[in-house]
Amino acid sequence: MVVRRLSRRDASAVRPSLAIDMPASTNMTSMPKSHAAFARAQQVIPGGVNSPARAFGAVGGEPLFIERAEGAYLYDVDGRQLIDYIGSWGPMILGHAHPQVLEAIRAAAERGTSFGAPTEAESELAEQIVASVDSIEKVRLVNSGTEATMSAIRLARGFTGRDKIIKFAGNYHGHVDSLLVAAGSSAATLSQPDSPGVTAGTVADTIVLEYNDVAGFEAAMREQGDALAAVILEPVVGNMGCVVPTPEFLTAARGLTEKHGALLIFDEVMTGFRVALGGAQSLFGVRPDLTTLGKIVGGGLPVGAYGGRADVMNHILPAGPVFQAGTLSGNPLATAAGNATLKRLRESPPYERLEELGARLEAGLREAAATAGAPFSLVRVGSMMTLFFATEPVHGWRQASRADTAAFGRYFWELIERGVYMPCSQYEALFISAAHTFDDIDATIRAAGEALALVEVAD
Ligand code: KE4
Repeated sequence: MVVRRLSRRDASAVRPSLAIDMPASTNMTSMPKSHAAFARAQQVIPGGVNSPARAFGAVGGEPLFIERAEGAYLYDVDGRQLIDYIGSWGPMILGHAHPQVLEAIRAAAERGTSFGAPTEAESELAEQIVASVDSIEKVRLVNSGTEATMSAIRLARGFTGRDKIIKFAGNYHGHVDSLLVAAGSSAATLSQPDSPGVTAGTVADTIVLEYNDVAGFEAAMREQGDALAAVILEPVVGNMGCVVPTPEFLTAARGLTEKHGALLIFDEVMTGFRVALGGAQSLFGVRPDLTTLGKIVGGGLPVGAYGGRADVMNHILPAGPVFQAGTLSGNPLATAAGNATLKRLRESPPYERLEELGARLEAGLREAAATAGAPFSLVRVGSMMTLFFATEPVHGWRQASRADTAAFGRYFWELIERGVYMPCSQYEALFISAAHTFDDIDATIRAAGEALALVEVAD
């Protein structure tokens, strides 16, 4: 019998009222303006949010409404200052409201906001991406990570003339129909639709495997490799919490796709410009055929991108036959923010400092969890990391899905109480920005020590 697990995205979506033992003082009376703002939003926006990740469904309670942000801090509508570890789910690597980024947006806005015609700013952003990510010879700008992965899959299918794709449980590639599928058993399986509205036909060609399971991957490729258009994976996973690939897994991904004539797509929407200027692929020395980008590449404005081998990218209309288009792709304001961000990252790379900040936070969280006697597993790559409330090391969705999400929810709210804003799900990574200070990190460690001492973790 195939055990059908809800994917992480659907699990949080169907469990909006997870019963979390929240600190009494974090009830709605302590957040009157957020509470009122949420009630207002729910009248006209489904669930009161424009993305389920913000709905606090995984931690219980109601979301905080944010009034403004600056540097490493968020300021909610009730006047609370919070040390921010979401960073807009990754984009804000320079910190919020960075002066150079704001100035670039202002200057662009004064020249008009959108022309529906090509601009040199788009070429500049494409040149910066090509100069930063070695495997990208040509790149197309779109408006989101979802558009980037959707387009990359279509391109791979158009380029190879094949239909099947492989993805991995716990990897999230945006809300593309063909990639919104249940995480099946570890063996290769044809998946069932995971979200209503995604038809069986749409996912009939999607195969879901277990991340880091080389044997299962090899078996699937023996069976299906010659019918495969592409394998898509997060080269460091952020979407089941932070999970790192084994060298054998990435080597297998590259070797098996080459052997069977399929394309290897690295979804670096989260890791691109985050874990290194050249993305995770530059850390592991594995060269994919296509890479998808988002988040940081837009500096907080809507930019996604997909790029890679020129011979593949030249199949995209109007250079080739594969269709992809977008009214606001390469928008002047978004490319201004993206250009300013990448320019700053390339001229003053923050990665050594982010590594120091990340290492300090990791050490502090490990010590705090050990002192509290909480079973945990912590995974970090540079300035992204996850503290799993798990009694075993987390190598893939099989272990991640066994984490104690209720304990995480209590931890989350105890930290909010202490002015620290962590990602509102066990299945997300936290992000440190270049604007965080060692004082911020030390304050976070103190808050985590107090929070962990209060959290009961299921064995
Ligand atoms: P967007 O369509 O949200 O820009 O990107 C989709 C996407 C694609 N690939 C990866 C590896 C991603 O992490 C994402 C989006 N990440 C989530 C947070 N883990 C976005 C938050 C949200 O959905 O609101």
